[in-house]
Amino acid sequence: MKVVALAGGVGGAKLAHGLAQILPPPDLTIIVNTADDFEHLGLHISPDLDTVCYSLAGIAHPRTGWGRSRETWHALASLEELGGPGWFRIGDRDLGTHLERTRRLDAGEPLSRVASAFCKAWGVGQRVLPMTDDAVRTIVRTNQGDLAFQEYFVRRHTVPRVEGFRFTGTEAASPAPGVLESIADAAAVIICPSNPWVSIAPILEIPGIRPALEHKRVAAVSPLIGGKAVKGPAAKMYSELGIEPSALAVARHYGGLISGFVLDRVDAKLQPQVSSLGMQVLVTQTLMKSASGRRRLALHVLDFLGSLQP
Ligand code: FO1
Repeated sequence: MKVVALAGGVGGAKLAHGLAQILPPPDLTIIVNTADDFEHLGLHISPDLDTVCYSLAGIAHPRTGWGRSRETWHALASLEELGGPGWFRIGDRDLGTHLERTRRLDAGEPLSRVASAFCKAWGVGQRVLPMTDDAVRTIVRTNQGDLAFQEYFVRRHTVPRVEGFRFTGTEAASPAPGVLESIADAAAVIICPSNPWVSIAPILEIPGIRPALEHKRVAAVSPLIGGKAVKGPAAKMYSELGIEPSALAVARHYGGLISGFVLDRVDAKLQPQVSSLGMQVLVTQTLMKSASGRRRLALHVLDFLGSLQP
């Protein structure tokens, strides 16, 4: 079964890795958020693309989920010694990725071609596509003003109170080559347990992507378990926007787009309310603590997709 997964950062990368343990590589395409990308130290950083690719390649940092395993920090230390900005922690191995990506982009290669070349070099056989080759950036509207995503997320540790989001550049953006084709070819689409506000929303805002998902079997996996995000500020964002954070809130968020929703066992009591939104519901363990946990969730989600009506 050909499957497309929409993914943001660490949660998305973990499920993508689980799917990659089951599906033959040509059957899995991962479309990745690039609205967290930014320019830092003169380099083009694509955190979510790298997180997904490193995870699939088995070279992601095991504790943080972002960055590389067996990392060292000499370049960062010497930068900080000279008074340079160390708030965004780029390790030595990771630095090579940003240097080479920036060199290729400056030479005129589109981001999707760079991602494909890097996947080949890292032995990743699945297709990993940026949502777009165009510059789309998340701006977080907060009580401390409008903040570029990494400024909000890393530099200010998600402390400012969120009032809304804007994705600059979407009107003029097009899906990257292969994005619409892979959705058209897919038997099903999985929305990974990524942040709905800042990881999945930008993908859906790229002109043409949301309409391509209509009439498809689409299922989402809740990134919230027991009202809390496994990682990151998703629950805090719901609260600050006046919505009680819960898997039910996520199901409502995706209402109209999805026909299936995956809840953690902890949230089994929400099943009737999610079903009443007109969705089929799978209750299973969604926390992915190990490679086998990722694989197990992927297996359950794939089975569930097979049973969904478009
Ligand atoms: N996240 C942090 O919380 N602190 C960091 O210093 C940091 C550095 C970093 C470097 C490369 C990279 O690919 C990701 C990095 N991240 C860091 C993660 C990243 O900011 C977020 O996970 C995503 O943008 C949200 O999905």
